[in-house]
Amino acid sequence: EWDWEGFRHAAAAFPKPSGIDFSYGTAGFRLDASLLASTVFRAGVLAALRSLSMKSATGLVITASHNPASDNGVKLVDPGGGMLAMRWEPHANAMANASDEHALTEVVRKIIKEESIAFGDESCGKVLLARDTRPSGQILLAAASQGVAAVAGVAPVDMGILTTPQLHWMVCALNKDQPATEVNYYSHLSQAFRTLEQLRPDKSVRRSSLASESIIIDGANGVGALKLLQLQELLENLQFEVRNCGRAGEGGLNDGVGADFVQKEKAFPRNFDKSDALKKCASIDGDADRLVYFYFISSTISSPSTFNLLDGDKISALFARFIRNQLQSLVEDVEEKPIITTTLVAGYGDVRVGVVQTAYANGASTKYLQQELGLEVSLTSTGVKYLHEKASEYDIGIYFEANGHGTILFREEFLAFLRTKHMWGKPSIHRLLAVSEMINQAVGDALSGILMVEIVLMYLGWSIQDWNDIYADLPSKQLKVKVANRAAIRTTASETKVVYPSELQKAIDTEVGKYDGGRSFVRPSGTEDIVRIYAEATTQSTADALAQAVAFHVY
Ligand code: NG1
Ligand code: ZN
Repeated sequence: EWDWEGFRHAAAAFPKPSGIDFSYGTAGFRLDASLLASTVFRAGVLAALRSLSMKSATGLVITASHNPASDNGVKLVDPGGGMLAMRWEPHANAMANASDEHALTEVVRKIIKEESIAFGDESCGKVLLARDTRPSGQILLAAASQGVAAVAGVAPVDMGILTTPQLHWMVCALNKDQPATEVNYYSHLSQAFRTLEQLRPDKSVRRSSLASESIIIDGANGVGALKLLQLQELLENLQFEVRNCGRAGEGGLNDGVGADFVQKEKAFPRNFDKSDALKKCASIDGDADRLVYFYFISSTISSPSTFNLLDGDKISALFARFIRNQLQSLVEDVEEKPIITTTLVAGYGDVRVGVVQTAYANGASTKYLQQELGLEVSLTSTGVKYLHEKASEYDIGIYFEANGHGTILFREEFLAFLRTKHMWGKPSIHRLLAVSEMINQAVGDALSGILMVEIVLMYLGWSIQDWNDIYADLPSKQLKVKVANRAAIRTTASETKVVYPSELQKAIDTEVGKYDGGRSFVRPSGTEDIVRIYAEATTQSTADALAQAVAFHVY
């Protein structure tokens, strides 16, 4: 049985700071690192309880992603490799906010009862722990580890410094009885990459000049940079240079670098400049679960210089195009079919492909997916957990947030079907299977994302400019507004309309009506104490004006 006395004793070593209301948001708990020890210990306890309840391994990662280096955070990983089931988030909040070890013990007893968690000789749980490169990581990981160990019958396993997606991948692998090691992760990704290289449609086609050039990757001075260098050793035919690796003189974590910076500022990260004009560049975030590409064109006599961002929407469009092409050649080797919302595959039935976006997706990307590719697009609330859930409803579900977090999900039955059809001898079957191995289906992963982008560009013989030209982003503007109570604004599930206060939506509609091709919505942030305003229009100045006008109604 459980040693409650020992548990209280362990918990007492991590007192909760007073006056803070912890909330497990879209990205777990995230805060100044000095305030996190109690929350991380308790998250360790919760990860252990979740492991016992699911009779499988779970995970816990210490990271604050793209936030400043002085912040840190903790996210839990469910047995399948995805994020903690939303149903358990209230447990996380109740535990984090328990005033002392006695209150915490009561909360834990209640969870054990509610979730019918059994203890006994046969109960043996496991929690994989990892952290990013933040200075506070080691101490916090130790706190998490003690939290796990405080639960009878559960063992913490310290996996060391990893990217968030690596830990997700390992939890998933372990529960499938595969080796949950970093070596296995790299070999898995690189083998699938090689398979896809070999299955290239026409190897004699020369890639356009830019496509053959190497990539320069901004590593955000974080954990992903180190891991990219390790992955590179296994990839003979993919050249990349990693900058902002966190080496002396390169600058600090997320400090003017990283995918969040590049996406929000539409500007060069540190250690990139005009001398990189026309080069294919990519940027990952501080825990390597986000990816964006970019390139710069210098001014000429006839045109000004441009900084071109290829965000999550454009990555999603590129992946969707590839998937659609492979499915088409599965059905028909020659004929181009315009619409494949569902594709009838003999012996399987309708293969449902869907792309999942949020309201922040650029309108031009949605139009491209629907009209050019003929694909089904659905909208969910902001937050990867919502997109992931929706994407899992398809045989192949592609999801991305505009900020660069996303992946491709394959339904297991569909993959099983493809495996039985190997003898059809169609390369597209092998390609789809290889993509399902290379892409990290547990969660968005910048490393597997880079491999996928590079494979698709290679297949198409495209430069980054060719890719960028598939559609032109509509000019957009984002603003944030501080209000007294952001929870006073409530929206529909897709977040495109305000339901309360209803006058606000009427005012937004009126403003939008003034601008040709305008679109605008507001929603309370899930991670910051602000309301976000988004506006799109046909020119940058009208998008800015629309955002300002809408912001005025939010105050
Ligand atoms: P909020 O603060 O709820 O808008 C932000 C991002 C999300 C997601 C989360 C988690 C925007 C507009 N929102 O959420 O996409 O990444 O943070 O980190 O970028
Ligand atoms: Zn991240």
